Amino acid sequence: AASRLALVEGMGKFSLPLVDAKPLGAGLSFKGAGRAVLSPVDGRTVVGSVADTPLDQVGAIFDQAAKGFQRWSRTPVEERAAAVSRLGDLLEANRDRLMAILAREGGKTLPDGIAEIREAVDFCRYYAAEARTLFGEGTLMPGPTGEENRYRHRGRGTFVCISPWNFPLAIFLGQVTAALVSGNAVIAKPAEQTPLIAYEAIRLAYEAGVPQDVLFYVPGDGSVGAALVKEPRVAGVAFTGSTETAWAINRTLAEKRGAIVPLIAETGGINAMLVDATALPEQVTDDVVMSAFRSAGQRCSALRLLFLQEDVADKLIDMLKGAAAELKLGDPADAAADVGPVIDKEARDKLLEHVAVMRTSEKLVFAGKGPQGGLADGFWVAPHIIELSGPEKLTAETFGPLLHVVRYKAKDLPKMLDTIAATGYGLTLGVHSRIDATVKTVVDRLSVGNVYVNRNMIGAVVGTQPFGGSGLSGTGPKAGGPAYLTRFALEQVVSINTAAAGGNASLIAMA
Ligand code: UN1
Repeated sequence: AASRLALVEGMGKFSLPLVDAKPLGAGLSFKGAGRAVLSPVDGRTVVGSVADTPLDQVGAIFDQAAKGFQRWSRTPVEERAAAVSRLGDLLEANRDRLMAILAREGGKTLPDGIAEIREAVDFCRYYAAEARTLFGEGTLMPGPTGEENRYRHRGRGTFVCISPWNFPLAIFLGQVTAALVSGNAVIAKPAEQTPLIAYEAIRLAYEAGVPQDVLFYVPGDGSVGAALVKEPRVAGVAFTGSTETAWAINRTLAEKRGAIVPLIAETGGINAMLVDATALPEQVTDDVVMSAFRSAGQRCSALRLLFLQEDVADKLIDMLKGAAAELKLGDPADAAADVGPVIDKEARDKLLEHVAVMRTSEKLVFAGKGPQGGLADGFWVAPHIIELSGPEKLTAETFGPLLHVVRYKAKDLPKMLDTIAATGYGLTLGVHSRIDATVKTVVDRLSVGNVYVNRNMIGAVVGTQPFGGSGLSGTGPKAGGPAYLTRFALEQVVSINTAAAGGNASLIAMA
């Protein structure tokens, strides 16, 4: 609690507007007024402004990036890794300012904001360390005497990174740093709703030593993202957001005739948790409340569909109602707030519409209270619990603090698993059971990327719990895991007849 108060005090040092952002990168000069970025907390406070990228600049940005790439891809990996690692240090040093922007622009509560800054720092350090092993001189492969086979990785070219508003610092920088340490030039488009924190992150990256012709900050709406993806010189795209948009990007990339361009997509999920009669009720309650309502449910990993075995369902629903009623909605800059606003009006209207439809056909068992005092114009959605007559009633991802509950009979477990599989998504899954065989049955049946047993199902830790799904949930490889960087790089094998070269293989001391 003391550290939360220190943080509130630290944040208070920065006055509004916090950031006036404009496109950044070599050769870009931008004049003209920006649009105001308003806080979701009250729908009014001007947090800063951003000048979006004119579409006619896209070609020139790719010209610059192509030049930057030539040098950066030959820069020793140690230098690239050192810059990214230094960025991690600068994020830590600027924690209070970053927290102020996350709270005001993104509606992030203190625990969420701190966790997000931590995650961004972890990405920087983890990818820097991974790059040092992956992108050094390469690996000597086995082969006959008189021949050297060296397997190595290099950058691909100019990578486009398109990131979401729900982790506007961590996911934004996760993509950017992975592409950078791998030797690519990077054009980064932040989400339309959260350009300010991204601007701040890019400025710190320059300060850390990333050259301005290697990293470009290109704010704007979907039309900017579409123009970037359409550009013939794109070497790869990293995208986190909706499945729909991932498909649209894939279609555009499929049209290119200059190359077959890779897409790394991380998308949504209809994430389930199964709770059987042997589960520990207090623990289930804590874990469900955290997984469904923390971050106002605005995580792709969040719990949407909770399966309760019927013998324990009444008791658990009661406990969940009690715990959800304790959550305090409030201004994220207030140390006592547990749940902040949702991101914008469109998100709020869509969620409330879902509740309105569900309460007529299904059973609304809990609706939380809104925030107190002066925040009525903000984008607030209180936690809700909706009991469904069957799991198939939830047909789409609901990106907010709405939890759906289904009762099941023990003998119907296989049928429930079939319905989860039938959604086509495969991101996160929770299981609460003290029977090993049940846990194994559930885990083996579902092609889900991240499975959490007897614990909450959010907050994957970089380097420890590599994160990402399959099916409608994404392409892989997992962010924060050992396979991620390889996808940003191209593989090259150099085979040398060392006998012919007079036994001197070291002409390929490559970085
Ligand atoms: C997302 O919400 O877009 O494990 C993905 C977690 C986070 C989820 C990030 N890594 O909760």
